[in-house]
Amino acid sequence: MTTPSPESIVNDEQLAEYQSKGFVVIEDIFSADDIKAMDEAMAGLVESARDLTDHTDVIDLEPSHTPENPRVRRIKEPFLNHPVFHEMAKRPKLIAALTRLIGPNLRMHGSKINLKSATFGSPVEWHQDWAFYPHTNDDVLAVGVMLDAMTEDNGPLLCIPGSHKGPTHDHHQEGRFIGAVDPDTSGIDFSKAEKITGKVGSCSFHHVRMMHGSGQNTSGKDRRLLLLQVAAADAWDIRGMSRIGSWEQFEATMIAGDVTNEPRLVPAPIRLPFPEPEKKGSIYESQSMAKNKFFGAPPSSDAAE
Ligand SMILES: O=C(O)CCC(=O)C(=O)O
Repeated sequence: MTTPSPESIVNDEQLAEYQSKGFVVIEDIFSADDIKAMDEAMAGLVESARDLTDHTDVIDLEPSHTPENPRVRRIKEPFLNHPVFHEMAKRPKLIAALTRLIGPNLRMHGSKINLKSATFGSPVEWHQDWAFYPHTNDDVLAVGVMLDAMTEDNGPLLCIPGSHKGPTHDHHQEGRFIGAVDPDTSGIDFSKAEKITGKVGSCSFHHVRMMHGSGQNTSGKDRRLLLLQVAAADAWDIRGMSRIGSWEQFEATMIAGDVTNEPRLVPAPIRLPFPEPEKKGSIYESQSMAKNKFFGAPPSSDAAE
C-alpha cells in the first residue's frame, strides 16, 4: 500500500477548518473492505455480551440491557482488545491525516466504540475530553471512524466551534468529577453546536479541548462510531505514570513515527478529574450521576419494549 502525502488527504482548507473550529470531517479514509472487517470483528465482541448481567472490562451495557435482550452501549479499548482495530489504526490514509493535524509521531492512548443503536442508543452529555485526560500539550484529538453513516437524526456528534480555544470547564458536581458540565451554569451557548455528519468510512477529527456531546438515537438507524484517541508522541498524560504502564507497553501504543521520553510542555488550562467519580468504568457511568442533564437519561430496561 503506497503512503499518501498528508496534504493529499487533508487540504489547506480542511487544516484551517480544524485549527479554527476544532473539528473537521474527512471522507473516504476507510475502504468498504476495512468497514466489513471492522463489522465482523464487532459482531463477535457484541455477541460476547449475551448472558452478561453487568459491565465488563471490554463491554459496557445499555441501561435497557437484559441477558435475554442484549444491548451493548460501548466496546472498550478495541485497539488493545482486537487485532483488526489495531491494524485499522495504522491505515496509511489515517496516519497521513493525523500527521497533517498533529504531527508525524503518533500514539494511541485510548479507544472505544460507541454503538448508539437505533431507537435507544444512549446520549453522551456535554464534555471536553481534556477534562478526562489532560496531557503536557494539547496536540491530542479523537478520531471518529464512521462505521455507519452519521446523519442529522441518528444522534450525531455535536461540537461547539471554537470551544477548543476556550477554558477547561468544570466537570465536577458537589466537588466530585462526573465528566459532564452543568448545562445551566457553564455559560456555554449550546445553540452554536454543529452536527457532525458523514458517510460510512469517513472520519471526524475533534480537538481534545472541544466541547461536545450527542443526544439519544431515536431514529431507526444505528450510529456506530469507533473513537480513536490519538496524541502527539511528546504529549504525556499528566495523571501519572500508572496510566502508562511499562516502557514496552507505552512503545506498543505508537502508531507512527518515533517514541520519545521528552514530554513537550505547553501551557493550557487544566482541571484534573479528581476526586474520582463515584461510578467508574465509562463516561456513561460517571455522567449518570449528573443531576442536571442536557440530553436526559437513557431509557432503562423498565422502559424498553
Ligand atoms: O459517541 C458520541 O456521540 C460521543 C462520544 C464521546 O464524546 C465520548 O465517548 O467521549
